[in-house]
Amino acid sequence: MSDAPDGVRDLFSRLADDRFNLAVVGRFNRGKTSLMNAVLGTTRLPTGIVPLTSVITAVSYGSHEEVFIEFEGNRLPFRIPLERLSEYVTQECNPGNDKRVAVASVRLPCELLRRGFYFVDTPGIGSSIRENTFTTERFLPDADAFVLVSSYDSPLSDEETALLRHIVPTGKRLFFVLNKQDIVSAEDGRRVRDYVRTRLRELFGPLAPSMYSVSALDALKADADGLTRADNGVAQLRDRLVAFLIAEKQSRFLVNMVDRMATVIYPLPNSSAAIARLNELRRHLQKHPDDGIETVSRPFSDERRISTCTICGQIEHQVFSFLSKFQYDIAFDERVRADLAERGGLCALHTWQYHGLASPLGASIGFSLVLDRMAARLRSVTDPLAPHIEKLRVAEDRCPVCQVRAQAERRAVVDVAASFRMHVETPSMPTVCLAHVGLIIDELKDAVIARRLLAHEAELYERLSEDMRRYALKLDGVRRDLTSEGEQVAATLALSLLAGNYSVNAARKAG
Ligand SMILES: Nc1nc2c(ncn2[C@@H]2O[C@H](COP(=O)(O)OP(=O)(O)OP(=O)(O)O)[C@@H](O)[C@H]2O)c(=O)[nH]1
Ligand SMILES: [Mg+2]
Ligand SMILES: [Zn+2]
Ligand SMILES: [Zn+2]
Repeated sequence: MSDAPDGVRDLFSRLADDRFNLAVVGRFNRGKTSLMNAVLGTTRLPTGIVPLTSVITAVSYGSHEEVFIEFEGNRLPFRIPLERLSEYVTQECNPGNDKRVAVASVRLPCELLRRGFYFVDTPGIGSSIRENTFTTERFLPDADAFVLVSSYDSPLSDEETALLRHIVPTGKRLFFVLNKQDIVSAEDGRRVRDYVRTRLRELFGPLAPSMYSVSALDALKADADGLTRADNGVAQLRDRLVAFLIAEKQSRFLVNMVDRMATVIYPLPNSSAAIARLNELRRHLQKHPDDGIETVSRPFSDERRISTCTICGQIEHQVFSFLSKFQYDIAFDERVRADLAERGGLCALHTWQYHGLASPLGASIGFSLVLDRMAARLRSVTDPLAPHIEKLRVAEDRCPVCQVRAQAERRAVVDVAASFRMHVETPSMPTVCLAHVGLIIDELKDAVIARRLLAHEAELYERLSEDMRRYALKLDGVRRDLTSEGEQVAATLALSLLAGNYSVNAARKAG
């Protein structure tokens, strides 16, 4: 794996240790760390009145207490006793994470943690310490499920609403907790809960997360006094978390993992088939949460890395980066949604590429306005026989992804043309598909180099053709075991050179 891209290595290490991150997030001083202590039945994680946690702290099961401090960059991790945890994870001792700790891994012998998950404490967002907010935002994509902690004093702040808008469209499970119920009277408490429930429904409709009212403080006091009082809400929350971990952890983990695989595979050459199968798998996992295990390794098996058109590859990469940001943006940014509705959506090709990436939830939130606008346009057609309808479809010139694609193509053509000018005598000339050979020649405006380029391409086609014939011959006889890998991929490579990569050129019109 040493030459694999970072994303792939990351993914494999995640698959290897079957990691599930349940992240506790929210504004500073809400009692996130206190609540984790209460849920775990411990007092070992440091809490405080001023903004406190400054480092991602991942708590998991261990037969005895220990802490590993892992750093950013190449510095080796080391072990410290739990008593010294606050020297590395608190604002006071490690302000804004000056010590560049990547994660503090805490092992605790708590029964709950035997479920095999990581209970992850994050620095509070929205305080004057910007670095803490960044630390948490950077961690969000790695979380598999969330406990969002708000509290009865100023519930559902702007930062928390923004966080919800970010998380809800991803379809990841979220538990919304109102902490510090001990500071309000029963009557005021009810009013706050009504307000929060209404507001959540306004914001997210049927996707509104379920709400839990707790007092971490009362729960910790009860623990200290050796009492089991249920009215602090923590026991109920713990039960729900356990039920979730048992029932949904595995399928949710696999769905998230499929999404991460798609992110890594998409920019690789010839990824369309693998992406399509990952989507199938994703849909299957969501329908049948229990039987994902045997199927999850399949998408890799028939996917081989071969070198196709450099330019197509660069375009795929750019389009993918754009789409992965876009799927979040349309899910929680009204302006992006409005703009998309105004355009009438994306072109056909990019609609399906978007669909391959987005969660069904994200797509429902992101595209409903497009449908409303389209309905209005259909109703306002005055002469139904005039050629209006064709114009309602989104063509390349109105599709924002097509614009990204065109720009990426332009840039890649200029770059590759420049490298042809430099490498024209060497065998390391980049490979380009037929569509892009034309664009490069236009850019080169040099008959001598253009002729060499064509000769280089011709040679490539001849070599491939030879491989394909050999492959067909061997398969025809009983000598299957003799086919080399180069021969096996020749056909795919050949077609992609003639037609360009599927996701780049499928919609392109000739000429
Ligand atoms: N009254 C009351 N106070 C609480 C409760 N839970 C936590 N606190 C107090 O709130 C303060 C902040 O608690 P922490 O657990 O450190 O809060 P946090 O959200 O982890 O804060 P950051 O790490 O800075 O983001 C502490 O003084 C706690 O004692 C609760 O249920 N009721
Ligand atoms: Mg904290
Ligand atoms: Zn190409
Ligand atoms: Zn498009």
